[in-house]
Amino acid sequence: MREWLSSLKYRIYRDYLRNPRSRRLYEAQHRDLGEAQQQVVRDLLETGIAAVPFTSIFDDALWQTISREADGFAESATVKDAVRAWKSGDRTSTQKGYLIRKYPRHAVVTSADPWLQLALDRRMLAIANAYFGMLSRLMFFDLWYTIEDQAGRDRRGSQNWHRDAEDQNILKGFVYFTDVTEGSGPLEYVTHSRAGERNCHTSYAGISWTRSADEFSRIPPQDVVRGMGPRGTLLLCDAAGIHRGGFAIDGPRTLATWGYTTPSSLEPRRFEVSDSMPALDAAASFALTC
Ligand SMILES: O=C(O)CCC(=O)C(=O)O
Repeated sequence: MREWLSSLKYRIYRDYLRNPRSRRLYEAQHRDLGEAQQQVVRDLLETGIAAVPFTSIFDDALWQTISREADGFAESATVKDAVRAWKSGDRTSTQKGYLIRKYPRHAVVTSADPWLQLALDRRMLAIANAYFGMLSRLMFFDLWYTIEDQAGRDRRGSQNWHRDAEDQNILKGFVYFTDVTEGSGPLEYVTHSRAGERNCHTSYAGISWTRSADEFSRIPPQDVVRGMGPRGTLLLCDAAGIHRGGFAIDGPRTLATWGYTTPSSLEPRRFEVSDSMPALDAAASFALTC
């Protein structure tokens, strides 16, 4: 019964209330995308995934700031202690013990947080909003260190094929701070696997996907894209499509990640800002408060 009510509420928000309003607000805005941003949006709309050098969209000064932050995290005592714990078997009982996150599930950050600022950056939101065709909502942001594992170990959690379920479309960003090779846990993505596309054999019910039992065993290998790339790669994908990642066996992986949904998502925002934000443009203000 609760599932059914959520599904109804989601569809009302998506089809009649929140998303149509957001689409109207977006259409009334001035939209100015550079060539690299337009190419990213085209690739996302066509296949569900896009990758470009970070500095083809953002400036080098921003790259210097965030890569310093990310390298500091990778070298921090938090990461070192967690890697030690994983290797001695202490984190293996948790489903995603191989993943060290900077933030808890519900993060409290200040307005100066670099990962919040990146996710609200106008160049990034311009891509997200053009992809959705409406003003989007920022759901979360984080910094991850994926621990190098042994090749023989079974895949766990999101190392297995899955769809994210917070919305029918979810745009996730990933910035690599290490070279991500075939063996260091690249995100793998099944193109054309969003709702209604040829590799989708299920439908979205508001807070979950109605699984067709064999969906993940029907993946055509030619439609799987491996998101490998050097340090400095920006990868974007619609994580409601089929994907997996983080099975790192050749070396660890450090990345920043963040995600946007449409305003109809029933998933609560996973962070709060503890002080007042400086003046924001309309897209950032909507992403933070809708
Ligand atoms: O690359 C990974 O670690 C998996 C990421 C993933 O499944 C997700 O962000 O939804």
